[in-house]
Amino acid sequence: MASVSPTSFVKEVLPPVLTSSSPPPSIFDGTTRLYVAYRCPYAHVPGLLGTTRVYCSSQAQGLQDKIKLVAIDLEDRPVWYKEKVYPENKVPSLEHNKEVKGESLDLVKYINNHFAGPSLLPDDPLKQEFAEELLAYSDSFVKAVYSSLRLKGEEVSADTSIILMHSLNVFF
Ligand SMILES: N[C@@H](CCC(=O)N[C@@H](CS)C(=O)NCC(=O)O)C(=O)O
Repeated sequence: MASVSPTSFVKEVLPPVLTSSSPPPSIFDGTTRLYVAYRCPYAHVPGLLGTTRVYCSSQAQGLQDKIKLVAIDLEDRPVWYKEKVYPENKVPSLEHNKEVKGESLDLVKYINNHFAGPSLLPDDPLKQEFAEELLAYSDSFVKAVYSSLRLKGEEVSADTSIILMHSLNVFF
């Protein structure tokens, strides 16, 4: 395996967070944009995971120059985001080829299929199936972990226990 010199790491300068007073980017001008939120409230843990997983996937494929990051303030969301970009009004979403798509798991696959770079999923169909199952399950797993961490003396619910036990059995 080729070694990577520490000097080859470049500190990334993240773009500023856009709020309700920020003008929209030139939507559908041919630029590929990944709309994200840097910080998400705990209530949206699956979305937080979604945002980071799509962002990390694009980074892993070396797409920093091809996909422009647009950070949205979820607490002070620009109205144009819902009206012009993504009616679901959630992040992440991806503007590509004059269309906007959402849902983090779909976006990871979309980025994998539409951009050159190291594949994010294994070639072996069986491993691919397992990877998809693992990714899909991560939403309910992380949500269960966070809801347990937020408890103040109450018992973990039966549903949460089942999700936690099942994922620990299957994936670890
Ligand atoms: N299932 C979606 C969840 C997206 C999601 O809930 N994103 C949160 C980010 S923390 C969001 O945009 N929340 C704002 C809202 O629900 O109004 C995905 O995986 O992309």
